[in-house]
Amino acid sequence: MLKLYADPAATTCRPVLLFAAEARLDLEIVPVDLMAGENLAEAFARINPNRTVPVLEHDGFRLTECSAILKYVADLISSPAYPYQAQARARINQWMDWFVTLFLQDYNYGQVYARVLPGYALAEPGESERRAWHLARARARLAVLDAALAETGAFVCGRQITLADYLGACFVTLGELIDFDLTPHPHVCRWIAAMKSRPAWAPVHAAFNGWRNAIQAQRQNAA
Ligand SMILES: N[C@@H](CCC(=O)N[C@@H](CS)C(=O)NCC(=O)O)C(=O)O
Repeated sequence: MLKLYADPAATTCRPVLLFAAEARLDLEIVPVDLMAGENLAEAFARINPNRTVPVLEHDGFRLTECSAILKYVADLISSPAYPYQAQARARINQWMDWFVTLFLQDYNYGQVYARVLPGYALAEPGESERRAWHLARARARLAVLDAALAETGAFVCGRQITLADYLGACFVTLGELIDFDLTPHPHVCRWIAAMKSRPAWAPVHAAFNGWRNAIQAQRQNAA
């Protein structure tokens, strides 16, 4: 039995939920409401001492880290989104590592979380310079992604969807919380539109879209 502790709005949970929905995995979802601080409870810390989601459980085997979880569940069903051929798999791993290291640092943390999550912006002089520094780096990362997508003309690693697309598209769309302008990156825009047109995208993103709409409404009211 596969069980996923997840907050459906969370960036690290959405890729797993999207892949699971498309693959029609028999996955029990255990909701962990991050906004309510349910991840901070001692009971949850016994499940994951990092107090983060997602966490996968499979017949007594417990796994954290969204990238590792995606790879594990893809292997369970021999998914074509994570082929066994060494170079194809290495390329997918390369991009997944890229998203969870280089991209996440400058874009998710340096731009989005710093604006929408209390505690992620440093209340000290230099915060706006820090954000500007991350913005330049985030733009450079997006330019690299854009060039890769221009070359494939379809998905991150080629003509077929892979785990890198599930992970990456969910990370990039986090920018909707701050109305991040992706238009300087036309191939990224085209790829995001393609990912969003997949039938499972909208139902999986209901919670995230609700969060985004609430933040946008707040911003409009404050303006
Ligand atoms: N490296 C982990 C990061 C997990 C993570 O930071 N999850 C966030 C949600 S996107 C979380 O649970 N945050 C709660 C907190 O940090 O208090 C992964 O890739 O799964």
